[in-house]
Amino acid sequence: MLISSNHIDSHNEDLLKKHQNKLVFTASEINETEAIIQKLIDFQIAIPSWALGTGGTRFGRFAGGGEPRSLEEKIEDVGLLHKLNNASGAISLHIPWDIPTNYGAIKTLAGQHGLKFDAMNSNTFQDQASAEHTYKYGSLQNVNKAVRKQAIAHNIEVIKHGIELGSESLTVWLADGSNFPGQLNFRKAYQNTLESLEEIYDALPSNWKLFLEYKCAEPNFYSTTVADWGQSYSYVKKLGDKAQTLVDLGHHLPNANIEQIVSLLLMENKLGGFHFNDSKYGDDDLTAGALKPYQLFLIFNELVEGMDARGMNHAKDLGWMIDASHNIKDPLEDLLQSVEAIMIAYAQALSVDRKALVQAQEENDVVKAQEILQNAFRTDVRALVAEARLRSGAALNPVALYRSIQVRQNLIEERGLKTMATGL
Ligand SMILES: [Mn+2]
Repeated sequence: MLISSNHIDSHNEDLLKKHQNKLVFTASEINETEAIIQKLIDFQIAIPSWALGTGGTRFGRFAGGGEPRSLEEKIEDVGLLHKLNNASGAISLHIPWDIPTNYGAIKTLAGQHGLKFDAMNSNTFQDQASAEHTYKYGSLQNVNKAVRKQAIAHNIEVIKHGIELGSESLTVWLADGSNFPGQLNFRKAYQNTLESLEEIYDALPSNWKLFLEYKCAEPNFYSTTVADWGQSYSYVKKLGDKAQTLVDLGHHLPNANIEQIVSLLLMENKLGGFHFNDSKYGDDDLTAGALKPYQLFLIFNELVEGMDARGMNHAKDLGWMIDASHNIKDPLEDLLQSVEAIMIAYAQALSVDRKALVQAQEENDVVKAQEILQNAFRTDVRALVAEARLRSGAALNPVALYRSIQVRQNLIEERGLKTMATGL
């Protein structure tokens, strides 16, 4: 299915008057709205190929119908999102689930939808049918050198696919760890992992980055070999300038101060990218901002402050991606909601009165500092986010338009009810 510009224009016409009234009010509340709107227009959030199908738990999976059956259909789905919000201009592929049969045709198709290829993702957390060795006891950390070699070769193959597509980064997330005390020698596991990562790092082209993601638990429940930001930092520091840490919001122990982690990684020039989601208990993969929008704002507040301190380009100098896959929503509606929540948090962070905040901090005026942050958080910036979409030819209300033109029903008619996204 393709969404036409006529669909968008008539949708926007219906909502325009109300939107303009809101925008006038917002501009009276916030300074420099034009600069904020321009930054919002430039900001793009990559969509991972695995978020386009209904996720599941180990207890079951309830497919919603019309899910993409191929890499081509995944690209088409991200194209639909990008047409609706003009803020999802990249797709992140997962190998071996998304190996292209024809690079040129895939690049052309992505180009037709205005999409780039974001970070490539390797997979050493499950065994493939063709694999000689099992990852049951880990991949890059494995005590068996032949297993490590297989995992290294896979990562290098992923880089090669990425080069063909014009991607410029590899995200390594390892399920490696142990389930029981005594199972692993922690130092040997670390050393094996480091040596394996060094071989992968050596295969990176000069313009590429390697993002090392951490996760506190799952699928291992006693130890994880890259469990937190400190462990990731320790690896990427040794690897070199092209290696950086990737922060996934759902991968922390409860109550971790993620905004502080982000601030310090940025300071050390070791923050590479971000995976957005939300969670209540663990890696719940809930919609970004669904539960803790204030935390999301505080994280963006540190991102904006830290990136500005280093003179970084907000849109280009970090990898921004959603990483969520859950059980009951239409995945495309959910992704529209996630992007909206991220844009709102970003706009709120851009509207913080930085000068006043610095002054309050210098004077130890704790009350004033809190007032400044909460004022930014509590000011409704949705009209700025909508205006950014309007100016870039997207929909004022993407979810409403998605529903009114019955995108999901159309996809079910095209693809069938009992489809399953590859990889899930
Ligand atoms: Mn992730």
